Amino acid sequence: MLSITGLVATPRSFSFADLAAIAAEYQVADVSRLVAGRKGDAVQLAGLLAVVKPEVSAAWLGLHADRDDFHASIPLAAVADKALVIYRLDGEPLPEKAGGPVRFFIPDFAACHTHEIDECANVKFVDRLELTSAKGLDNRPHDGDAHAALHAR
Ligand SMILES: Nc1nc2c(c(=O)[nH]1)N[C@H]1C(S)=C(S)[C@@H](COP(=O)(O)O)O[C@H]1N2
Ligand SMILES: [Mo]
Repeated sequence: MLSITGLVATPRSFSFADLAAIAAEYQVADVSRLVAGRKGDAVQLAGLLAVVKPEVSAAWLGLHADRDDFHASIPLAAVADKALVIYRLDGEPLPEKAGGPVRFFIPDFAACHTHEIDECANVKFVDRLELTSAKGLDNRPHDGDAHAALHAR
């Protein structure tokens, strides 16, 4: 359901059960408590990174959604301690209409203070996280027109 590849000691993939089995200290029940209107239960990115162990050279985090060919690449340090992966709603895998089965989510993207990180980086249907040393594939919309075109799809 979600694989983690690139500059990590142990690349692997996580099923729904694997995500639910991540240590309780990394589980975040009901993200609506953090951001009004958002739904579901999440696991902290930090909990996934603790499992795969990024190399010291890993500086960028690639967020890949093959389903609609949407990709973002953001500085890892800015989100390593705050990003979430939403994966469950009412005990079931997060539905597609909510961006599931897995959605990347940065609760307070403005606090990251980098133009690389915005709400467009809240990648839906994310199926692979890729750690790289340099910025990777990123086809997020860059201007108002591109953004409007994407949202009209
Ligand atoms: N897979 C995928 N994720 C995506 C997008 C997309 O087109 N495909 N759009 C992004 C953009 S541009 C924005 S602004 C947010 C919108 O998410 P929301 O509708 O849940 O607010 O999702 C982001 N995640
Ligand atoms: Mo966006």
